[in-house]
Amino acid sequence: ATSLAVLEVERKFIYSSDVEDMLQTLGATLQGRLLFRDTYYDTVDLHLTLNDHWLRDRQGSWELKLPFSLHGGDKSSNPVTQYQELTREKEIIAAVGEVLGCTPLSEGMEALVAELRLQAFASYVTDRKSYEVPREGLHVDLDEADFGFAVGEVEKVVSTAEEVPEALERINHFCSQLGVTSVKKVPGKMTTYLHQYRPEHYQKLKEAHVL
Ligand code: V4E
Repeated sequence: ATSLAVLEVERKFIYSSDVEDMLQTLGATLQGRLLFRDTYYDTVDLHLTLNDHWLRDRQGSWELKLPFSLHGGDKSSNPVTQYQELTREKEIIAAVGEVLGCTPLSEGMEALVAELRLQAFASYVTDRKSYEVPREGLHVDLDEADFGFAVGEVEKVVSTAEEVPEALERINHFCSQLGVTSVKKVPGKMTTYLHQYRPEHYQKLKEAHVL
């Protein structure tokens, strides 16, 4: 069966204590609050992350985020990021094989981790408040990670490349209404985690221009 791609267009922002009042004023409604642990995996030589592929286990559900570029713009200066998200284990395994240049025999994620000797390089718990902005078709998350870092993100999931420009437009417009003005990309949880706890890994990703 074929399925539509899941393309995540998102912009992270640093928020202050009045953000929830502002969200309400802008028509956002609280969907709920969720606590979850993410554990990220890579090969011993960091081949996945050096190629901007992010493989994680979130409470038993696996996901691979991989770059999705329309026009290959300057990633480091563009505050909006675009990634494709894979959640079907078959598709994740195929994409991991593709980026590593191998053909995994495994049919499940646990077997894949063993087969490729993948190692956990980051693990943290997020306390997330999720808001919907129905009028704009946007989703806003306010995340607090257990290592003392908070970040917000405005996102829109689309399924085709043609929908990306409008998503960017809506995200940027909503961010300006929220008072988010920074045109620089804000570091997310992972970037901050690596900087604090895995400085050598962080440095390699900087040198490879992944971060
Ligand atoms: C580091 C990274 C990724 C992994 C984390 O993705 P993120 O969307 O931040 O995680 P989270 O917990 O919000 O997941 P959700 O619940 O939204 O699915 S994905 C892409 N990167 C790379 C990256 C980059 N290239 N540059 C910067 C500044 N940050 C991250």
